[in-house]
Amino acid sequence: MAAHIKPLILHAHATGPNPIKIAIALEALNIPFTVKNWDFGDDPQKGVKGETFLKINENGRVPALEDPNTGVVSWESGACMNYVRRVYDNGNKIGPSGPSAQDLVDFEKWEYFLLTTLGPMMGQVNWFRHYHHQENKDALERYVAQAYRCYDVLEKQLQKSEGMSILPGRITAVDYHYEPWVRQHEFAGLSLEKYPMIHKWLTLMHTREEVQEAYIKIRNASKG
Ligand SMILES: N[C@@H](CCC(=O)N[C@@H](CS)C(=O)NCC(=O)O)C(=O)O
Repeated sequence: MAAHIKPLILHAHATGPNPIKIAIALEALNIPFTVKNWDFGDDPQKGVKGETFLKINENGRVPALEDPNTGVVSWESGACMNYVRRVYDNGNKIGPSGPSAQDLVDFEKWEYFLLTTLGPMMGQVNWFRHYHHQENKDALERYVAQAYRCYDVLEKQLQKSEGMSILPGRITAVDYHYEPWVRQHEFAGLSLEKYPMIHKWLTLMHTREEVQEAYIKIRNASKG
């Protein structure tokens, strides 16, 4: 199939976690793609808040995904992931692990938990630990506690598969959503000491070819 597909264009950032999820999914499905990395900032040519990129994503954030095969442009990692699954995962390699209504809901609830809760909480931890213009201990403590609360929930879920995958049965796009965020735990100053299942799962994810290839592609990408 891949031979007939024109490469998709993934708009990304060298270290931001959200675009990496999409790169991992495209690798898993063997879909050709090129990566353009953008800076965080408003440089008109290179920045995610600059006029060039805002024509692709008016929200000024990565990922954005352009598909020259269909003309479709998507942004928000959840929308990009679901586009990729709908159009390119006909064999359901990375979608819900079973066909029942409960399987579909399980997939979506864990996907949304990352998109609405774990990811944003970790994002705020990073913000108040590294980037806020002045120290704000209360805010940092609040978001660290929230991030650990999410880790508690994830740890319990991973116990069901002995740390093999977030949805018991096999690795899915849900794991791809979580990997780049959980991988950043050290940067966020969060410890996995009390989370043996998360640690095991993350170690396993690091060994997977689609994950390794995605990081290589993002690291070696040209600037937008
Ligand atoms: N909810 C969005 C968030 C996208 C997002 O926050 N991307 C970050 C990089 S991981 C970004 O572009 N930040 C640039 C900025 O905030 O200016 C998603 O899941 O895609």
